[in-house]
Amino acid sequence: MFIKQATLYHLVMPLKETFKTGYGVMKDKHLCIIKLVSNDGIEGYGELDAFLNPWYTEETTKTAILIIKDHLLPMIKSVNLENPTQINQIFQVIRGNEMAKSAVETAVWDVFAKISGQPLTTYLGGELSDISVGVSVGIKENSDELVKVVRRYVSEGYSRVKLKIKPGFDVEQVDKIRRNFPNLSLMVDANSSYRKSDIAVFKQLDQYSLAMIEQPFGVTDFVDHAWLQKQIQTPICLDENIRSLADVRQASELNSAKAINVKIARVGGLTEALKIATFCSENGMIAWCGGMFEAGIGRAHNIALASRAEFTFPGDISASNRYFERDIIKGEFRINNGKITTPMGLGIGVEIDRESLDFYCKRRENIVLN
Ligand code: OSB
Ligand code: MG
Repeated sequence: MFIKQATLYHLVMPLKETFKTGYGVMKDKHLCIIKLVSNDGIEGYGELDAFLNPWYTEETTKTAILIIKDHLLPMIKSVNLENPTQINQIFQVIRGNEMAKSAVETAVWDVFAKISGQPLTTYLGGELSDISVGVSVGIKENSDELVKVVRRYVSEGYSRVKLKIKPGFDVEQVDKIRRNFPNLSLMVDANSSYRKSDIAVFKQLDQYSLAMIEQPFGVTDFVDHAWLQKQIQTPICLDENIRSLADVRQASELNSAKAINVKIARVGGLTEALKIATFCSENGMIAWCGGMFEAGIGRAHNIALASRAEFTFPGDISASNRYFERDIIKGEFRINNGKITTPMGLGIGVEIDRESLDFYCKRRENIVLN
């Protein structure tokens, strides 16, 4: 199989609610949909989920698009691809830039799944026809508002809630939510905003039966996370620290964490995400599927990954309407009985809503690869 053509759709999608984390505030989701076309005319879709600002990782929407156009697409030009995992190998030569790699790599997986006549979910070895889902809630200065928002999500069927925290917005918020929802599967995500000197905060959070505490410390601090994990019962989950299987092995060796937030985009694509999931299940770590406010294409890839048996803990995979007034796919993802149904159409199993794509699309580029 040869990739002969690529189209990049540059989209700006307003978020229904601004989202606040320890990094800052986000109002719009800037993303790029990448369509690849094979020599037989099979189309595969991927989503570039880098952000406008390089706060979560070093990449930005602009740098990732540059890497895709100047480096990644030229590397697969005229290459006879036999297997989607080959892309991971080919892209090893390029350091970092995982989100750029993932946008292309996931589109190639979609092409291969379609060629094999299967939904991506079964092509990836997924077994679950329904995925349990959780929701990630941004920082709310007003704790009554926080309770209201959490109550709404619980009533919509989300089976796990993740609260964003930062210094000054942590124990009090968790205490309030725990009092209101004593049996809720609850966790927090610090997005790397604490230091070792904040140990007292984590000792307090350890009293609230949290499912896990995500990324308390710096993004390369495997040792400090291990130091913290020794002192608390609550599992630490790493997010920003993890760019590859090698990072997960390091976390496992050092006991830096008991759980890994697996984001396809942050680890350079599905091949690496699958390796991480396998490693976690063989080494007693929880692997679960994270999110980055994906639109319908990225969400479909997440759901396909989360349909694998390793993903027992609910992912940050919300319904389409949690983020956007209207998604870019037909038959948006909805929650039924607390779960999202795995699409069983060919490949990613969702059809682009052309009208909606055009509505959000600011610019389109065609790139011929031969
Ligand atoms: O830290 O998990 C994170 C969104 C963007 C970047 C980083 C993170 C997040 C979320 C939202 O928590 C997850 C989602 O619902 O898509
Ligand atoms: Mg996180």
